[in-house]
Amino acid sequence: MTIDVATGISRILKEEGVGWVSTFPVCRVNNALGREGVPMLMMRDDRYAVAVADAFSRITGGSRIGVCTFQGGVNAAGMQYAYAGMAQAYEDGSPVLCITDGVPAGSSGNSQYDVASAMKTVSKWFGYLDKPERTPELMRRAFTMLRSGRPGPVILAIPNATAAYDETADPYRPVKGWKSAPDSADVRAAVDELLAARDPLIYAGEGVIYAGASEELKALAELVNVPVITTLKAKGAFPEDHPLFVGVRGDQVAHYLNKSDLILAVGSSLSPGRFSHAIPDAAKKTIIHCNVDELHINKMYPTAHAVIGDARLTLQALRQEVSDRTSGAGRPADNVAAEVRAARDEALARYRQVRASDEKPINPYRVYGDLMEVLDLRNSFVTHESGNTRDQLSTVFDTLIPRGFLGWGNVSTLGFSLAAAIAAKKAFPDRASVAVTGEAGLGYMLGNLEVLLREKLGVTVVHISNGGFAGYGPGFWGPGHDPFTHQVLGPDEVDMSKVIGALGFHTERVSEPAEIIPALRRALDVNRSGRPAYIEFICCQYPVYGQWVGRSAE
Ligand SMILES: Cc1ncc(C[n+]2csc(CCOP(=O)(O)OP(=O)(O)O)c2C)c(N)n1
Ligand SMILES: [Mg+2]
Repeated sequence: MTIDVATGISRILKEEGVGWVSTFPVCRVNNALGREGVPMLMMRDDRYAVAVADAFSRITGGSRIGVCTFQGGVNAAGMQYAYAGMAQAYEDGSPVLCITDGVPAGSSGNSQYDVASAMKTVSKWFGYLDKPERTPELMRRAFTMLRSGRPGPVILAIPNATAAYDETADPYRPVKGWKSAPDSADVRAAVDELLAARDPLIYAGEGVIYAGASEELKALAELVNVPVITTLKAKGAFPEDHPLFVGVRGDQVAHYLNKSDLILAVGSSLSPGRFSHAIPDAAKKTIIHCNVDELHINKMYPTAHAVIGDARLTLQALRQEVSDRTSGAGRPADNVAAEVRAARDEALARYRQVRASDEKPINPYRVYGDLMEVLDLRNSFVTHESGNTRDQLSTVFDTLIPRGFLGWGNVSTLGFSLAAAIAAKKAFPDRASVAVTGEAGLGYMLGNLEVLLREKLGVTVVHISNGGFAGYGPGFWGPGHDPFTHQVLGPDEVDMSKVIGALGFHTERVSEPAEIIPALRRALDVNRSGRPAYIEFICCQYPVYGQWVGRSAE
């Protein structure tokens, strides 16, 4: 049976269990997707088309792959705009499939922008479908790259979507994805060190979530009685009401990073970025680095022992080895948990205080505290924006289930929270989905708000409306970080609840602390019937939050 490439791709996506594709037109695969009955979530720009699919892959831990399409080819306006989304997905290691038009053979000199070399810098793998009969082969390869090893974006360029091939010549079978188990000698060496350490610390990264290894992480931590910190992107990989949970950032995390003599890193690159810790005195600590591949080993810090393999299989193997060595007893509990609690209590006291504040304008921590009260934290999704909402929520928001909160940002590209909240609604329609943003993130979102109305996506946007870029003006950073570029029209000049209300959102503007909870409840209520909500909380600028170790305020 002869079919065209676009139809072949659409059918293969269905075989791979892809339920929908996010897009911004035009892409020459889209009409076939429509004809083949693959629903398209049409965003209002190409960057959001990528970001929604990217976020879907993140939120599902790669168990369901997000797929997007956008314009490519000669003079690829869509692709140039989508580049920001792809770069972010690449930097954050998200397994998203991006399908675009390729430059047709013979046209490679027709534009200044070199598609192939640009795409190769932001992808784990870039495929160019240079012959129609290679459709099954390249799709197989794409899903292999998406489902195996270190996660990252895969980009497929289709130069001729109407070219025909025989669908029966190389029948497509869905790709399973493969995992590797660690070398038992490496596991033994790691456990030797772990059991000999005085103050070990588990440093959990997002690899734990992609491996679906939260249970295994908990089981190992409990057996060895070792405190746990998680990276921003792994927030929620370990239950944050657990007695061994230290935090993501803040004084208590600094205390444990400083005092540890051994770091057991699992599923983290350990690369200090703007939104992660440096390891203090790393050369004096024993670093055991468990990772899915060798890319991050002996990078930045000397690795004492590497354990290469899938995070779940690695954690299982470590636990088994500890259990065998200690007849199931593990490391003694001593008063590790009590010390963790004391350190957390002390570090979080200042936030607990402002969480209860009645001041006006509202303190942002009051909004976060009330949000935690209103939500069922085991059945909801919250994400932050770039800016203070990231810094503050990652300091205090209690995350009890994996992806109950999405932390993002090796690069934190403004506007991503809306894409994440949309993706969460698609992944878990019954969960409340909340994006918390400042004015900068909101500015990026505005054009895409129509999508929520059109698609009946019951998402709530919480706006911490403080009239400026709070971390940038005079304030926390002494005379100011960017004193010339931090002020925008604020709530006194512009009523965003009216602007967004005119679109059709349920909107409210809240300046009374006592009104926060009722307003949030009303928003979540309208969300249940598929109507999006926007709540503007008139807040003070309060750039106070937990720091990253080894990084000056940037
Ligand atoms: C695409 C992009 N450009 C620039 C930045 C740098 N940046 C980070 S936060 C921010 C301003 C945040 O201000 P606002 O949204 O008002 O949040 P607040 O800190 O006041 O809560 C800027 C410009 C970024 N993160 N992403
Ligand atoms: Mg602001």
